[in-house]
This record gives sequence, structure tokens and C-alpha cells, in this order.
Amino acid sequence: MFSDKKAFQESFKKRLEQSYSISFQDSTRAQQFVTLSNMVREHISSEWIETNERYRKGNKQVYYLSIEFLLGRLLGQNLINLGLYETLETWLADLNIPLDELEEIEPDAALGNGGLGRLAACFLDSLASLNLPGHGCGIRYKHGLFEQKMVDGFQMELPENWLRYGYVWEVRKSDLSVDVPFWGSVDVIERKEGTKFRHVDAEYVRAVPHDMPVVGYGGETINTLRLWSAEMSTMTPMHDVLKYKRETEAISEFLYPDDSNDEGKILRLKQQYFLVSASIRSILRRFLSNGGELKELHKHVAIHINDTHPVLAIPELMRLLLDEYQLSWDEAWHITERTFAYTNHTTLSEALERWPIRIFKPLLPRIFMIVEEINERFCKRLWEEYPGEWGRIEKMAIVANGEVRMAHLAIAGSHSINGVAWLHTEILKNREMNDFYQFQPEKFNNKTNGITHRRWLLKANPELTSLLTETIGDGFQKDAAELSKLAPYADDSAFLQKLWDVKTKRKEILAKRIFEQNGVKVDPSSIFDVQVKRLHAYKRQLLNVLHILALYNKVKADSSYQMAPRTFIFGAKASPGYFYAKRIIKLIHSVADLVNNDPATKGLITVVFMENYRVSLAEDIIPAADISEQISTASKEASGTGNMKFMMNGAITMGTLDGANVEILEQTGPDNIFIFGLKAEEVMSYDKEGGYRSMDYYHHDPLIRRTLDQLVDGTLDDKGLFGVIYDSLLGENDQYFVLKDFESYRKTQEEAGRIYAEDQARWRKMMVNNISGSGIFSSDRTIKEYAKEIWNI
Ligand code: F58
Repeated sequence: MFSDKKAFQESFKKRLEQSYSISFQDSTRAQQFVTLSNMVREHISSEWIETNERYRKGNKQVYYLSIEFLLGRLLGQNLINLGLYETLETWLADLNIPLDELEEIEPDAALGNGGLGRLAACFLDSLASLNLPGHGCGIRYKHGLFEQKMVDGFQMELPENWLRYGYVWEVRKSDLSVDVPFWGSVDVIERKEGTKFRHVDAEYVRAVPHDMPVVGYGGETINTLRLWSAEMSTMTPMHDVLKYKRETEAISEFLYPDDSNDEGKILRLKQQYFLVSASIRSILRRFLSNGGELKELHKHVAIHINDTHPVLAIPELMRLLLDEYQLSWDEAWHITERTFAYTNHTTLSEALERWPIRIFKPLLPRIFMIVEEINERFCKRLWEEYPGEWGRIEKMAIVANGEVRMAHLAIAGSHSINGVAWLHTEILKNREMNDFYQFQPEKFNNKTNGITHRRWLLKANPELTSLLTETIGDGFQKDAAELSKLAPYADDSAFLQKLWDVKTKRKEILAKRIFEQNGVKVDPSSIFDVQVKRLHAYKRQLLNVLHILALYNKVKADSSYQMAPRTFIFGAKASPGYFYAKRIIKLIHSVADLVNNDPATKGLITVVFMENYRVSLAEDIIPAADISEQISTASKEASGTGNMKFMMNGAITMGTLDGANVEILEQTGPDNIFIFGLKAEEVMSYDKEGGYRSMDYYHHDPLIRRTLDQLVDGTLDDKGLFGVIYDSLLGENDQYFVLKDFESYRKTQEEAGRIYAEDQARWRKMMVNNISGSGIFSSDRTIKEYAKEIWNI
């Protein structure tokens, strides 16, 4: 179908006309998009079947369980991975169809918030591209992450609707549905052979799989992402049909329902159990139907739990092995512990999941019994290891103080626990999970995150990809490690000029988009200084915006103050219930209004907030960046992955020694990165011992004082909107050390501006050193490490 131009064009037109009963001339871009995508999906179906057949023959399989998969758009990426992009681009152009316009039609599949979900998507791409047998299991949320609409600088959330016109990449497999039990009680039957357990009076929810192909680079391997959707089951008698339907379908309705009340908490726990129960049963079904021996399960199946959200997979596998397959506890535990591996993505205590027993027990009665038993046996082992140390055991228990601690369950039930960057893993081992590390050090390991260069370089930045290909050959497209071949070009002025031209081109493209979306004219020759990520206090968008305000004050106070013109670009969604984060978004807008409209700073400082940050927008922003803002309070960002995407696209990191920035520094060397601020050790020591007084910085630094006063003196608004931010910095002693790091940040920014303006040769060299050092951050490297050291595939 895709090997002959004429045949392709004929078939494309014919299918279009047949599907929509419309003449080709009258067809819309949307109809063309759907037709092309369907053709691509059919094109890969034989490889998809073939991949499954290959796996049937006994390879060990990996299943990556995640409550989020932040995929973005698939048409362009699939074509690139199949090696068809350029061909189809010309063939369609012949028909007067620009391929990029078709790509724009596709809604982002935004089944995630940020880094955690995007990492899952990058991992799927790497697994398939490395021809490894690894599949995703997730939830098919009817509405992905909300659409952000800015109204007068305030974030409004609109329901996202990616399934509105149907979804071309999925295949519904009703015949493989699974019924998941909730509520009810557990019947205990004593028999000669032992005790048996049975669910009674449960309410069932039908989990219906929707499979999506994951196309590997080169097109040889097509893995599967299985997303479950919740529907009514025929196993539940219908008393109050409407209520039952509503409650059932709610399970896969929204990503992150509001869980500030009990009703929301129950729904969220339902989502988690729904995902794992359906997934584990489908994994077992497939394993057994291929003739597998249950007692050998861990030799043929590895199950990865992405953060604690899918941790109930552990007691669920136990339940199935015990209740349905009649294994003994010891046999079942032996298999379970060897099958599971767990990745931790945060040390923030508010993000460590704990479920109140009063919610957990009635909703999942049998699972709760099993968790209690796991806890009891775990505590017994601890008691043998640490006789008499009640305090320690209580701290490590899985069930305690009326709660189930999901991270502890994950650690107890997995053979591997990993952090996502060197520093993060060290903090887990030596602080947050130190008790567990002392008890079972062999379980802990680090796997520094990565990103797929196929999306973040080949797809997002075709201009840079062409330049690199003409310079170092196309080997890097398959193997990102080959980017290191670029290193010698750091001194090649002809190459440096071309690299500069590519960056300028990408800045022009972004400038055009900014003008269209925001109505703001930005100058592509200014420094594009970018911070795009979830909005969270620890990520310190506040430090960035206060620095902008201070810069504005400097220019206003001293008209001879020299600075290279800068465009500050932000993109961020705040979680709907996170009031403080939303206020920071408003602050960014207010500062933008002030500086963009003041003749004193016009053309010198421009601030842009790009609405509705998402994967497809990131693909336009990242290639255009000069400076990559990675300024979290040291010790708080587990890894970060945006930092890697920017680096690969030739932006220079402005960062703290946090997360993977530490390893980025290792790759670039100190001359090719801007590092500032407190070190993790210092932050942790202040957190523990105290000794920081933010007020001192207010009193002793006039620039800080002037800038903070503007939050409350009417400069930015006259309704007291920013009092809460002012108070967090001064009244609540600045938990994230914004003021403490302020001067160091300001100076480092000044230095960056100076180099950009006065030593452009040096800047260009820095760009090369970043690109050439970024290969190690390909998720292919990360996945090879998981495969070898954790999954044993
Ligand atoms: C992120 N976590 C980490 N969580 O913050 C980031 O450092 C890391 O690089 C990335 O994971 C991948 O390891 C993250 O994105 C969430 O989105 C939470 C999910 C659960 C609800 C609250 C947000």
C-alpha cells in the first residue's frame, strides 16, 4: 500500500470517498487525517500480529503498569518510526495535502499530568524500538488532562475530549473483557484441603480493553498498549440501574478526579484497583493460554509498577494465585516478589500515597485481608531482624495508624526498587527509605530517566535532524549515543553558523505561533528563556517570575543598565485544586502585563505565558529555546526529563544541582551549563535543623525588598491577589528557599546574558557540547538498563 505512489494515491482517494460518501475534492482535512491514519494502522497490522506470534513462543514479557500515559499525537511519530514520513509527505503534497496540516488535526492523547506519564510513553517507544517484548497497561480515560483556558490571567479548566470523533489508533476487544469486583464481603469456607475465600454480593465492573499499537523504530516490532475502559457488567443484578451505570462509568471518566473528599478518594482507589485487577488477569490469561506453568510465572513475566498508583497489583496477584489457582501462601509470595519491580518518582511526603482503612477495607475486602497478612508476615521478619525495636517496625509497617502505606507495600512486594536519577536514588537510600535500605540493600538501584530522541529530536526538530545527519551521518537516528560524534564540531565555525541558523529558524516558527496565540510580537534575536513544566511550588516558577520583576526594576531604575533582550516563555498547568499554584500563574500574567507594556522595557524584556501546555506544544517550544530553566529547590525534583529534551535541542541549562541536572553537568562539564543555588545537602540540612530566615534576605537586599513589596503595593493589582505569595515567602519562611537562592540565580542569569550578547562563539560552542553530550539521556539507554538489571529480558 505504501510502496507505490500511484497505488497509494488511488487507494487513499478511494477509501476517502467510500468512507465519507464525498468526492475527494470536497473532503476535509479531518476526513483525510482519519483515512490516512486508518491506512497506517492497517499497514502495520501484519507486523502487529507477527510480533504477538513471536512472543507466544516463549520470550519473557514485560508489562509496564501506569495510571498515566502521556502519548501526545501519533500519526507523525508512527510514520517516522516506519520510515514513511518523507515519502508520504511528497506523495500527499502531490494531492495538495500538506502532511503537517493532517497531523495538526490529531488530538493529543493527554492521559497524564507531566513527567511521570510522559516517561511511560517514552519507555513504550524505546521498548518497541529496541525490539523488546514490553507492553503498557493503563486506563482509557474518557477525558484526559483538562484543557487550560486563560481568562484574564486566571486558569480555567475545560473538560478535554480526545475521543470526540472516535480514536483512530485503538482497537476495541470486547471479547477479552474482565469483570472486576468491588464492595461485598468475603466468604470463608473451611475445607479439608484448607481455607477457601470467595467474594459474595460484590458489585462488578466490566473492564473492556482497547489496544493501541506501539510502533518501534524500523517497524519490526509492534508492541501493545492496552487501555481499559469501565462499563456495566452483566454479573451485577440491576437494582438502581442509573446509579450503577453512573458509578461504573465514572471509573474511567476522568484522569485524577478531585480526591479532597471521601467520595473522590473512593473513586481514585477504584481506578487503581480497576487498572491492576484487569491487567493482572489479562496477563495471567495470556500466560496460561500459551502453556505457561504458574510456578514459573516470574521467569516468563516481569511486571513494573510506575509509582505507587498500581501497587495493588501485588495483593491482586496474590489473591489470584491463592484463591483461584490454589497455591500456598509461600508459593504465591515467592512468585509475586520475583515478578514485581517498583519505581519511585518523588520524595515529597504529600505525594506518598496512604489510604485510610475505613475506605480501603469495605471497597476491597479480600484485598485488604491479603494486605494485612502481608503486613503481618513482613513485620514478623522485621522483628526477627530487629528484636525489640518497636519504633523502627512501626515506622516500616505497611498497615499502621488506620492507614495502608502504598510505598511500603511496593517495597515489600518487589524485588527491585529504583529511583530515577543518581541524586534521587541516593536520597531514597540514605534518607526517605533508609530503614528499608538497611533491611534489604540489594533491592535498591538507580535508573536515570531518559527521553525518546525519536520524538524529541527526529520528530520535534526535523531542521536540526537534517543538519546533524549531513554532519555526522544518520547513525544517531537509530543510536542516540552517536550524537557524541558531534563533539569535534564545537570548533567548526561553518557548522556553528548552520546550527545557529537552525535555532533561529525554530525561534521564528515559535515567534509566529506566539503572535497567533498571544498577540504578542517577540523578537527571534532575543534570548528565548523557557520554563515549561507542571506548576508546583518546588519547581519555583516563582523564582523565575520574581527575577523578571527584579530585572524590570533594575532597567527602570537605571536606563544605562545593559542587558541582552530576553523573551521569557512559560507553559504550565496547575492542578485544579492547587490554589497557590494558580496564583503564581496569575502573577506571571500580571508581570507580563506590566513589562510588556512599559516603553522603558519594550523590546528588552518580554514575557509570554503559552496557554494549554501539552506534548504537541512542547514539540514547538523546546527546539526554539536558548535557555532551559531547571530551577527546582535542590533535592526536590526526582529527575526531570524536560531538562534532557532541551539539552538535546541545544538549549543551555540554567539549573540547580537537582535531579538529573547533576548528570547533565557531568556530561557537559561546568563550562557548558549554568549552575546556581543551594546544594541538596544544604537544603536537607536546613529542612532538618532550621537556621534559615527568609526575612533577613528581605531586610538586607534592597532589590528583593523592592520586588516583594510590589506584590502587595498595588503595582501589579489592587485587589490583594498576591498577598498569599508574599506571605509564603516572608510569613511562612519561604519553604522552597526562593529568597535564599535569589541572588545566586540573578548573578548566574546575568552571566548567561553576557555570554550570549558578547561571546556568541562561546555560546554556540556550548550548544554543540550540550547536543553531543545528550545521547546518554536517550530512553533507549534507560530501557536497556531496566531490561538487563531489573527485568532480566
Ligand atoms: C515526575 N513526577 C517527577 N508526578 O516530578 C520528575 O522529577 C520525574 O522526572 C518524572 O516524574 C519521571 O520520573 C510526576 O510527574 C506526577 O505527575 C504526579 C502524579 C500523581 C498525582 C500528582 C502528580
